[in-house]
Amino acid sequence: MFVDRVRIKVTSGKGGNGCCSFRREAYVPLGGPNGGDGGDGGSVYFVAASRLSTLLDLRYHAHWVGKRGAHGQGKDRHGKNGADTYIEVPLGTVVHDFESGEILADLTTEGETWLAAPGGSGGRGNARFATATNRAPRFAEKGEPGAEREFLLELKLIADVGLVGLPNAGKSTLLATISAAKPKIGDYPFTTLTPNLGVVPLSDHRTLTVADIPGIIEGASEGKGLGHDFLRHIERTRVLLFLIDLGDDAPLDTVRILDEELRQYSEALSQRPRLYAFNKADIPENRECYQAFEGQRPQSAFLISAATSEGVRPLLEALWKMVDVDRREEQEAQVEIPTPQREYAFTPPFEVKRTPAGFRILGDKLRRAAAMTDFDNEEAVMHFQRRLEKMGVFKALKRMGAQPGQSVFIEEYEMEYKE
Ligand SMILES: Nc1nc2c(ncn2[C@@H]2O[C@H](COP(=O)(O)OP(=O)(O)OP(=O)(O)O)[C@@H](O)[C@H]2O)c(=O)[nH]1
Ligand SMILES: [Mg+2]
Repeated sequence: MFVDRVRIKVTSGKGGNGCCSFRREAYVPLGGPNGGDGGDGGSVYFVAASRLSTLLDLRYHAHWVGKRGAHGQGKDRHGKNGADTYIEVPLGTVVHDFESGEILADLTTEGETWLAAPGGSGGRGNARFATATNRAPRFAEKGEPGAEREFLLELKLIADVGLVGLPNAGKSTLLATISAAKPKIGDYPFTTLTPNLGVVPLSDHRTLTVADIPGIIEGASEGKGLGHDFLRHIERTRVLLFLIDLGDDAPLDTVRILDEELRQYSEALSQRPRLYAFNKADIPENRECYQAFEGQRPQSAFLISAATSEGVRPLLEALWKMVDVDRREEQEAQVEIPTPQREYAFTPPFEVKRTPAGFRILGDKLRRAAAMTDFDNEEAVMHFQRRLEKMGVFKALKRMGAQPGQSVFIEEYEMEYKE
């Protein structure tokens, strides 16, 4: 099965809690604080791996949870960081935000990684909160919860050459002849239902990747046959190879049909550089047919037999040349790309909203600080309030006319406003 779209949820590892402890030594009645920090939670990454060819594995593993950081311990022992998690995806995987559909990443080269969710920070131990005025803080921070995100992964094959042809033209046979791929071949239409990718070794450092897709028929744009939705798999190819069966009633009409269907699908794709290969030359009548329309053939036409590999070598060399030109152009184009001007938007550190029950304070930094606070610990709550004070939250509340006794919410935590 070929799976090319999958929804996936990722939760990074939670940070370990900071520790609250005090030195205990014989004959020393009041040791200082020595609670260590919690370890950071593991991040979750996507990584492109050429050994995969579909997103199938991810369909059965739809929620990934990162490793949590270990809690800090006494004697200033730092908790161990959670190991990062790498989710392998095939080359050509496009990562979309599930909600907005926005493209976030496009993983095209072996080993390319993208951070899907950063791990939560470890909480600080009480040793870190000792100050001149509070030498023995009796609280520590909790670990930061992991980040939770949802993505839509979409696989768009990346190949140098895309094969286009009617069913039975011999596309899969050609792929099997020129590469180590083993696509299904059959004497009936629509043998190929899902795309196949093959790597063609030409010489030393020269290789071509070729994508074999299902056959298109006249009217595919109206949904006939398998329709033409699968053509998106060759959207990212550099060159198209039209493969035509010389046994067709009128091979030149076949060219016209393919051309038209491609145009219906996408103008951009129909502009792609292309070559034509007329196949099944091992059958004598076919050779005669090819000779017969000599003057009417497209310019870049090749006579081949996918079955006996006659004429295949010159075809591959010609494909290579076109692919190479395209690669070079791309490289030159990349050099010229100017660095995009980033627009910086000012985001206030927090926002105060009036609600029927009192006030609600919103903001990432605050949410994080609240999540790391142990609200059962009076000192921890005081520490949290000092942070609010420093950030100017109380001033803002006062400006908005908060009265003593009114409720102030941060996430699910409720506090009472005091002067
Ligand atoms: N004689 C001869 N037969 C061929 C040649 N190439 C392919 N065939 C035969 O044509 C039939 C169709 O071949 P496939 O490779 O499955 O064709 P396809 O274009 O992949 O077809 P779909 O997957 O259905 O679109 C098979 O019976 C092949 O053996 C050739 O060069 N010569
Ligand atoms: Mg096929």
